Amino acid sequence: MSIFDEISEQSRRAILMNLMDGSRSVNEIVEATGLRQPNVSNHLARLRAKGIVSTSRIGRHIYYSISKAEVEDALNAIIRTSESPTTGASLSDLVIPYARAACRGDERECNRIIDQALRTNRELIPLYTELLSAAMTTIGEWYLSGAIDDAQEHMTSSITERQMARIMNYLGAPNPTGGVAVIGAAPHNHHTIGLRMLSDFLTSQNWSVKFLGANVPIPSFLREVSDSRPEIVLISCAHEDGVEWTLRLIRELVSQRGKEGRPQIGVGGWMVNEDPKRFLDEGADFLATSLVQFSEVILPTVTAHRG
Ligand code: B12
Repeated sequence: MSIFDEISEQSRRAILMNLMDGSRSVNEIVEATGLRQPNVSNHLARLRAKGIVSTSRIGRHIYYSISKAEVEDALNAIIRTSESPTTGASLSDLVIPYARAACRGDERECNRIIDQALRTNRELIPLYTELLSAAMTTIGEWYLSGAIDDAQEHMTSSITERQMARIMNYLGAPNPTGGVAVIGAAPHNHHTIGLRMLSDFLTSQNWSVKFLGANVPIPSFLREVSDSRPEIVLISCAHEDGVEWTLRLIRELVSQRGKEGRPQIGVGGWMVNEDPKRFLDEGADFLATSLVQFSEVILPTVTAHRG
């Protein structure tokens, strides 16, 4: 019998859902699920025999926990296929708890919050913008006020990048059949979370994406574009130190592009929002201040251009 068969039974599923928040004693499970104690004990014995839960003893108490990552994955898959995408807590309620947990470095709690969000929302854009992006903006405010330091800001960034990878894993990416995009940041540009959001969105829309990340030397950026022959190149610039490098990259991309005007060059990020003109003057074709604007306004135009 598969894990899926085991956890599709209602009471066992309720018990396992409870264990997804951490280890529990029989009494705690009885209290949380409302099931009768002998019932809970029987189910736990069965799940233990099948290796789905394991036990640990602290003092006189025995605690049960989920024993394998595959069980959590299977539970998440069942949750995703059995619950309505529109029910449950709003994503904005999760912003502060997520930001706090990330600043504490409590990745397990961040995983839990993202799993909770995935139970009620299975669309990439709200998860990224209403939860993760909003949390990063809040974290930026805490950093500016001195409430958190650089180490915490860096830690939250890496945790968030990993959460994005988890979300992509949960949502699943289709096979690339659409256009090709090269995405990255020029030297001295270290802000990549926004770029990664664009990258994941395009991946979810069947694009094949080459994500180069931060601080990419210009010659190798150009080499990748020349080899991949993308429809679009997306570049982010969020700090003064990276502006000249970004302008230079745009200039070089424009000079190496073919007669058919490919690739189109898109820019975004803090410095672009502050002074878009100099990026457009250098030859950028479009810009967007957010993932929502990119997906709703820019991409349809780019796709239409592609014919
Ligand atoms: C996390 C963060 C970092 C992380 C980045 C880690 C990473 N892997 O990305 C680290 C710690 C490395 C960092 C470093 C620095 N940062 Co910083 N950082 C932030 C913070 C807190 C959040 C950024 C973020 O991820 N936001 C969430 C994403 C989703 O939003 P986004 O980046 O804006 O992207 C969206 C749009 O802009 C747009 N977009 C972005 N790029 C593109 C590209 C294209 C083509 C398109 C179409 C659209 C698009 O779509 C995205 C999705 O909606 C912001 C604060 C804030 N209010 O934004 C400061 C902030 C961006 N950082 C800032 C600064 C000053 C710095 C540092 C100098 C010092 C520091 N420690 O803060 C260095 C400079 C590094 C450098 N040279 O690039 C300033 C920039 C202001 C400025 N222009 O001077 C900000 C605004 C904080 C502030 N108010 O002072 N930072």
